[in-house]
Amino acid sequence: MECTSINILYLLLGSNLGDRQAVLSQASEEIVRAVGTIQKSSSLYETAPWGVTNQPAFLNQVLEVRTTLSPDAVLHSVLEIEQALGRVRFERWGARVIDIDILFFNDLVCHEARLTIPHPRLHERRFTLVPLAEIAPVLVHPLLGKTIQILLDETSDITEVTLFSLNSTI
Ligand code: A4P
Ligand code: MG
Repeated sequence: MECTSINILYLLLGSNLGDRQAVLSQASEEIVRAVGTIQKSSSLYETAPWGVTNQPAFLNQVLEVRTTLSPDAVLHSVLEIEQALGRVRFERWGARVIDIDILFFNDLVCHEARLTIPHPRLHERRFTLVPLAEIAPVLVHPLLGKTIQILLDETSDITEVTLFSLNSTI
């Protein structure tokens, strides 16, 4: 008998160059092909740039994905998808065609430079918390011990996040 464990993964997609909406939709297609099944996808949000602020506005979206891959294999796939969609790294926090961050992998806690899970800055960013709270408000952050909704209510970030395109697949 073969036993496979199913993992629940949350990914943040971000784009602020090119046809942002088309890029996010291509990224979702590639994720289905290479990583697993998309269980939930948030609406698209237009978000003011966080960190390096003199760059175009982002579109951000969060996906809940079921996968049998390991965290390392997910990271590998995600980096390949970024490459395939034309990501060029100019500067940290700078403009990009596509960025895919791993937010959570089950309730795993992992601190390596190559892969840190949960994503270390997710609770400091409305551009992550708003779409995440739309699809997973009661998910508990394994290190902070608080739900996503509470982290959103408590964050000091004031970056502007507005609904861009409603998603009805929740
Ligand atoms: N890495 C480690 N942990 C992870 C993880 N959980 N998920 C490593 C994904 N990658 C992880 O990432 C550098 C390396 O981080 C990867 O090769 C991987 O091994 P990167 O994407 O090349 O670098 P980056 O994105 O420029 O830097 P960083 O610190 O990851 O930035 P963030 O945190 O991704 O922020 N403003 C708005 N409104 N919306 C955005 O989406 N995004 C950023 C980037 C800044 N401002 C933004 C947005
Ligand atoms: Mg990144």
